Amino acid sequence: MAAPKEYDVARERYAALGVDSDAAVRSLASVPLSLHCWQGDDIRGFERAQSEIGGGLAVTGSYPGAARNADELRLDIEKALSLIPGRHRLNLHAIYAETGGKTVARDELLPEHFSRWSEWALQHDLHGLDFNPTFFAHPLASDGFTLSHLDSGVRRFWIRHGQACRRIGASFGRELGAACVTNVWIPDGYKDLPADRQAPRERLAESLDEVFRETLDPAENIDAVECKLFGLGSESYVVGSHEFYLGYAISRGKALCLDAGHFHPTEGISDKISAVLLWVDRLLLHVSRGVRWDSDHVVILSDEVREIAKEVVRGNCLERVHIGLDFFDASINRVAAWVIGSRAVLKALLMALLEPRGMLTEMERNGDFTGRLALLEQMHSMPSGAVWDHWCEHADVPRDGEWMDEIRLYEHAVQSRRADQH
Ligand code: RNT
Ligand code: ZN
Repeated sequence: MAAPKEYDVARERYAALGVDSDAAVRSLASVPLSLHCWQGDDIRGFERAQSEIGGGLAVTGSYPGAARNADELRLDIEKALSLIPGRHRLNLHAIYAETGGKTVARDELLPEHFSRWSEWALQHDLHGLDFNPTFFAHPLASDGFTLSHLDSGVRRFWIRHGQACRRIGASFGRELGAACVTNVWIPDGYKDLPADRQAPRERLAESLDEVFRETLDPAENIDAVECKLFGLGSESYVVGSHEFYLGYAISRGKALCLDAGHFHPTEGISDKISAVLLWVDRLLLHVSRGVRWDSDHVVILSDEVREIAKEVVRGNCLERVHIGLDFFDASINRVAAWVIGSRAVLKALLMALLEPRGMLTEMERNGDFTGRLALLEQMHSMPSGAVWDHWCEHADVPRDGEWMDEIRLYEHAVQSRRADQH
């Protein structure tokens, strides 16, 4: 237990820069992340008739031990949560419904099909549940169009699905006493050059208005919409582009979801946060890591993740920004993937909370850009690791370097016994 001493040194070092590290840890403790359930089973879900995942989503890797059913998935999430400091949320997709062996069409899903999830979330004292209608992996999405489909019957099916999902979201909000963010992402788009970019967007706007027609209590359900630049099979045109959803969210009072992998490879979402928050009340972040494209690699403590965290902290907008994770890697231990990604985001937030904001803004106002750059560089080698370890101990989770042993034990005792995958 060398940590308290190390922490004392770190506290002094930060105090010398005018930073209260105890306060930083207290703030970090109050930030819930929304862990995405789909990392645990490669976005398969539990529907009986499983379609190709489609929608331009691709999960690669064949690491053994994926969860095969809801109980296994919950067990894996419990394991992951036990290795992540703080109190967090779980983000579900409609395909994770538990229908007791019955086939329930997506437009007929009800809160009761998720009651085991909400009971489990209460029992494990989760901060809340978030939700997503699933507009992919379905025969009626096989041609790549859903809410903007030319066929009004197909559109209506997906509209009903969206409506059903908002009610499920509201039931989560009610049952858990914390608003559920229900996020709409659709895959609609063309592989090759369209002749008409306008009409599908008009149809999408109309369909979304139908999805959101019912007024729900914002204390129970918060609607979000997620844009994308391109997908596999929708390289030339995506109906729900950034401009489309930015306009939609502003005009309809919806939350905007920014996924870190949904822009040009060098275009970060960090810079968008302060701009967009002038016009929308709430943001949902999908923290992800694209490698050369929207590949959804496991999140690491990258420059961009650190910039995202800084922007949320600097803007004092932790209340208005919901931080979700969105990645899926089947080439490494899936529970470890959650732990690595979540701990990386929390560390980035801690580093942002430990920033000498006062000194930096003062330098900036005085035109001392040399000093500003020097101080920003200095922050890279400050002892944030000691503060992190201190927080992990306080939160009763293993420190860095200590949790992989638990993963190996769990893999051996639980995951490796899941012989036949799916
Ligand atoms: C797809 C979007 C979307 C999905 C999840 C599974 O490009 O990022 O958020 O990853 O809904
Ligand atoms: Zn996303």
